[in-house]
Amino acid sequence: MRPPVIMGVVNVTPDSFSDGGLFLDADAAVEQGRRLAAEGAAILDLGGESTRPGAAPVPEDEELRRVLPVVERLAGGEAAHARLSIDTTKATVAAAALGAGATIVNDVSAFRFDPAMAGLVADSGVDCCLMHMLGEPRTMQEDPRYDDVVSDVKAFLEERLAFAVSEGVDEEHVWLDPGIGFGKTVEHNLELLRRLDEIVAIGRPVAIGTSRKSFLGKLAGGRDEGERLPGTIAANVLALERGATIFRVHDVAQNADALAVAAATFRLDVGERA
Ligand code: HH2
Repeated sequence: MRPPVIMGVVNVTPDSFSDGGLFLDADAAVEQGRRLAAEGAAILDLGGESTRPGAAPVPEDEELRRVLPVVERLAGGEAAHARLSIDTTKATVAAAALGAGATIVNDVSAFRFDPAMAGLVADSGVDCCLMHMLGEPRTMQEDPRYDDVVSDVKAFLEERLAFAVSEGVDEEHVWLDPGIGFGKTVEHNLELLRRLDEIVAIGRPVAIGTSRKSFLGKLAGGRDEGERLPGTIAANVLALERGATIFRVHDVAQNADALAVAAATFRLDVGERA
């Protein structure tokens, strides 16, 4: 078990499911990044394209226009010691962000959407997060089915890890993510959390993104996005207990406190803080 690392979400988008439009302006996004770093995020995950179910793709130049100024400013010292992660499936966007100071590529397509992505990560020597998604965001929630969701997701992540290594990515630089909410029913998400240790057994750090997701709202009697923090914390503490390492969250301060208590109970060192 590794100590928890908090990844704070900064969505520079008009349409993200829980905070769309709040941080579309570069000043607001930088301020949010600074705030999340001060609250204990060791990593800031910056994204310019929503991946919510049914989301429309964003052209490359628009995605760059949204995120690049934010990466530049946060890398220039405004984010204290937090590392910057670029949440994109496009190699050109990732390359520009890495050039501006990001050191992590978070690719929700796990190198499937852009053939240049694996080579870019290999050549740059940066860390990457490879996530499971069934299909693509536009259609992923249309009746998702698996033989066994945990075995299927595990096989996918093992295959993607092997692909990344075959493209020259150092295995030590790869994190894996089961993709909570990406082509999954409520029961699929719960099964993945319940048996997360099977994904952890692959041997790479596991990232988990439960924050404010719709299954939490459904389980709590129909809570809106802004009312899903208690559910997020419950899911994250369980994920920690089953071996997750990186926690991708919108509400950094509250998750950091909860995970610090849980980590101390499991006798883990206090996680990295920015
Ligand atoms: N979830 C979202 C986006 N990126 N990356 C990883 N590795 N894991 C996740 O679970 C994950 C992710 C969706 O959340 P959010 O960014 O808040 O919403 P949107 O995609 O609508 O911008």
